[in-house]
Amino acid sequence: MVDFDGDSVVAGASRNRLFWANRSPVPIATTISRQYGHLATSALALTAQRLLHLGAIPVLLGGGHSLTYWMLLEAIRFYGKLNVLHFDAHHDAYRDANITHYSFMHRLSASHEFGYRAVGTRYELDAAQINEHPPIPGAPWYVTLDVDYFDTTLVKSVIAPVPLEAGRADLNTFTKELDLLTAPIIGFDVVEWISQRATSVECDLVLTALSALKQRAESSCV
Ligand SMILES: [Mn+2]
Repeated sequence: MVDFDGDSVVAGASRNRLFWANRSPVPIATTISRQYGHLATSALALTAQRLLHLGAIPVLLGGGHSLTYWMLLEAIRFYGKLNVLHFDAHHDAYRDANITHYSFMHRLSASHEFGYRAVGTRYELDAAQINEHPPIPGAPWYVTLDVDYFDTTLVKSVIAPVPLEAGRADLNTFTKELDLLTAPIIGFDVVEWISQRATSVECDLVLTALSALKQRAESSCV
């Protein structure tokens, strides 16, 4: 669990420490406080590396989306071939010199090969800097859930909500995507959410999504 937005000085999508500690269905092995500042990313990468080598499934409870970069970096290094399933209203692939919550996907795709599928992306698609990387058949999946994937009628406790113009983005569409995966889930994260702003209904939705990820990852490792 990383209580740090990962790329800004002003508190962003963080401060979820108590919520995750009290409610997470996933056991919390390590807590990386936002007091680590930018060392949080190194601590996260080392933790992910250690868990992968132990044969465990690394789970990041964020925190901001730039943190996913470090999880993916370690997972790609460990598995060689990896698919990424990215739930998000934004593509997070703007061109930027720094690894931020809006650029990390571009930075990663510029330097690493991986299969990729984005779901729910609906904001400034023309500016996306990630090339189409079709999923790699048989390669395991890492799933990243930016909570702003969900429609704004369901979740308002995110930093940059984007209403849907058509279609749906709810728990049903989320779990349907997970059901489509035919290879194991080897790691996942839930990021870009501010539990302190959330209603109890929103909290329950996020926890249900997290439980679905946990269940799917556990079933695929048997
Ligand atoms: Mn994002």
